[in-house]
Amino acid sequence: MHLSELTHPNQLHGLSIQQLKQIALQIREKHLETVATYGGHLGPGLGVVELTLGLYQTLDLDRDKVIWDVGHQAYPHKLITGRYNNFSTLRQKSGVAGYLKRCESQFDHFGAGHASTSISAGLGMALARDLKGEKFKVVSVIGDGALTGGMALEAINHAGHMPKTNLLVVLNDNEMSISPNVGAIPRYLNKIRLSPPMQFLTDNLEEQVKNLPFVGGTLPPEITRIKEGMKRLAVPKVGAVFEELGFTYMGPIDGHNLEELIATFHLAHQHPGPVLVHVATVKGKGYAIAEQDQVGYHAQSPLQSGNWQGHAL
Ligand SMILES: Cc1ncc(C[n+]2csc(CCOP(=O)(O)OP(=O)(O)O)c2C)c(N)n1
Repeated sequence: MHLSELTHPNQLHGLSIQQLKQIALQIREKHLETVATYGGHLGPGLGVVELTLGLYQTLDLDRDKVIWDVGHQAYPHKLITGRYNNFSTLRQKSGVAGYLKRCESQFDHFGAGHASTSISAGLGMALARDLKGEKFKVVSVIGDGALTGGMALEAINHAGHMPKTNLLVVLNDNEMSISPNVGAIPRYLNKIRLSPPMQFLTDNLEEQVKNLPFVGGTLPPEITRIKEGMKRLAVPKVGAVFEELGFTYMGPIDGHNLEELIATFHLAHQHPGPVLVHVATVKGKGYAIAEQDQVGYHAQSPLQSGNWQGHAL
């Protein structure tokens, strides 16, 4: 399937990882070509291509609602929700808006521009859903920069107080606001990212034990028990602050690995209450010069030549 044939995000259902990777490549090409010609936000959108595809494959977008914070990273979302054909009108008079716009698409549930609004908006929709006895998923996607804003913290305070309200927060952590993200929250996120995921520690233990000459390929039950015990001991340390605030924390996961994203989102949807999936992404992913100069390529004016090619994807 070519990106131009993807007019409804539910068409992503059933696509293989290989097909999703092809769509990801085509999104990046269209994104780069359009911003090179007309200007716009570059790095933020390039960083969430896999996050968007992986998330949308696990949702029914005729019912479920995704709320993007700020909206400057939502070009991939726009390209798979029916705006591919007129994407060359981006940010021009009467053209496709540079942010989300409710009157532009049934898939734009909240128009922002302001940072730090998505959890608050998502929680409001989730609470209204429950009051009306409706059933659909609500997902707020927020950047680590926007997470430092007061309104986001206010919403976390509220969501953590509502253990029966299903709400998924996807934290798109690329370590950048417009410039490098600074302060106590980014320092904490950095600490989480640097701590080896518990799965890795325990899997590694399993491998090491299996390699012992007297153990061989099968793991004795005592070792399996120790491994499970270690997991229980260590899990609260990863994402403990979010857990203490009432969220189930999952992550950190690789935001460019579609298999990992899809598996984690499926798991997150099964958990009741507020859940936070921590996704580590690279701003500008796939366009070498934007990955290297993340501040300069947050947003771009049109290039004189409109030509971004020659830089490896
Ligand atoms: C209330 C408010 N303050 C500041 C801004 C300027 N601003 C635009 S995007 C952004 C944060 C970008 O960082 P992040 O949320 O991590 O998203 P990323 O660009 O890294 O994907 C900020 C502070 C804004 N849009 N709204």
